Amino acid sequence: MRILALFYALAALQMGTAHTVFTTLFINDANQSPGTCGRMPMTPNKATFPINDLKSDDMACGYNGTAGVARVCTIPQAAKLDFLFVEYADNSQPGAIDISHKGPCAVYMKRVESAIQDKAIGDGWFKIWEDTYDAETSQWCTEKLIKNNGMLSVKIPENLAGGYYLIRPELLALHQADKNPPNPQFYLGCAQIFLNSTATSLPKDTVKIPGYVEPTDPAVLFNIYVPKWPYPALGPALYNGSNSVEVKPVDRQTEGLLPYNAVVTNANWWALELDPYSTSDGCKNASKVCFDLTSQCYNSAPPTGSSGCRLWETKCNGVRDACNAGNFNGPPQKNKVLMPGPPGPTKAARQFSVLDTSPTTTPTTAVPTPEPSSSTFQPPAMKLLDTIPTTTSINTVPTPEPSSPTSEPPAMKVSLDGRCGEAQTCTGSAFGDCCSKHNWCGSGSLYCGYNCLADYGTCRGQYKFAREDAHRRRQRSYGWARSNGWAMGHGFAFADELENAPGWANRGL
Ligand SMILES: [Cu+2]
Repeated sequence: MRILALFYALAALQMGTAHTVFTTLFINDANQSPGTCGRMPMTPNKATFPINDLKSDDMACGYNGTAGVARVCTIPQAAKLDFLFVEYADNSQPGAIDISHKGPCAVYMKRVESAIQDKAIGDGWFKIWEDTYDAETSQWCTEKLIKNNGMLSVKIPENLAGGYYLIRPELLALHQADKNPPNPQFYLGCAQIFLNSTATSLPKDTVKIPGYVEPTDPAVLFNIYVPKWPYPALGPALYNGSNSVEVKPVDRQTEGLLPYNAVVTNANWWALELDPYSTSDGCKNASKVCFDLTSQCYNSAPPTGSSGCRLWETKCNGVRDACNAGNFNGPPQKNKVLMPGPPGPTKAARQFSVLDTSPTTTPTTAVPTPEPSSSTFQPPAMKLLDTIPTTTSINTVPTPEPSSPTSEPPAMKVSLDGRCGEAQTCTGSAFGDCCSKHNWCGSGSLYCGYNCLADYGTCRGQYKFAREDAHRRRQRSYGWARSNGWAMGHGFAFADELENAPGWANRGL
């Protein structure tokens, strides 16, 4: 019983702290990878917190939102963008936003001289999309967001002038707006983008953020429990393509591009290949440079995680070990692109899982990133280069010890692409040790908990079980929760239940 009580307490704690945060940008359905091109709160345990002070500068791009990041994502004309909102910034647990958090959504843009330098606050903002309450289906925008796996979808106005922008998805949760004092909660973030277009229009009317909403506006004080329809206007009128001014488009993106020869990324951090070396000193120096970059990566990692840093660190370990073994020629696996790993929460992320099986002899030249035809736009290069592994297979993670309690057959290969199953195990992989039931490596409870496949990785605690037992086990967990009278509300339910819900299908952990 004590264990159960603790479990309840932990679950309750998680409910209380999990709100929502924008983490991942999709351009015409291509996943740009969590944190990439985004300005987001840098404190992990506060990353999902709402903004309550409507007059604060945080209203522009969120906590830490005045500071730019190194990457600017390229958007083709009239692109479809999706903004992923999640309850857990690192995707360690499922959920978009708590069901209690009902309210409208909107997307704003601001044209800027530099997407990296601009502080976001002040005038220049306009609204390109909004959704409030749908009387026909009796749903708030946030409820639709939950059904859509946390994806907020918007089309960029076709006539919008080419150039740099900050783009800002916004949710307003009204569940405490009727309280005294009122507590309307804004959840928002920004992405830095370059709109690659020859179009020339900009909206004539823009607003200031903060300033575009006031704490006394009826729309932020709206009582969702005793609603008086219609929902009042929130912020400025939508930009509908007319009422515009003509400007000169910026013809070429010059900031925030990923270097074509980057071999690994983590959010807005990247590393190029190490310089070649052939002496003991050269080797030691390369090792030091490599580990310095590793620290840089971990220190700059946003709350979305550091899987790219772990990949790079694994490479550094290989360099160091080779130096120690007297092999001074390197770097090992030169120019091999290390994949930014899953957990990527969508189908788009799955396209990334291809690399690494067949080394080609001819190193191809990488294509620079800003391809305007962006249905094929992807982070650098899975299909790109790969050279024949030089000597030792430095970049491979050691095989799991046969003596470990959850030992795999020795034939298992450690996952290099974040997938598990068949002949691949997560144990020792850079993505986390646990294999989820949909064959992804990770370290959160969805990977290591009752969903965990012990045959293809390490599972934790009482939840260790084999594939055959999975179904029985799930039934039991579910029944247990019910019989203990656990209210399934407030954003926490068993993943299987969520998975079977209509909106959950594509999450596929
Ligand atoms: Cu909340």
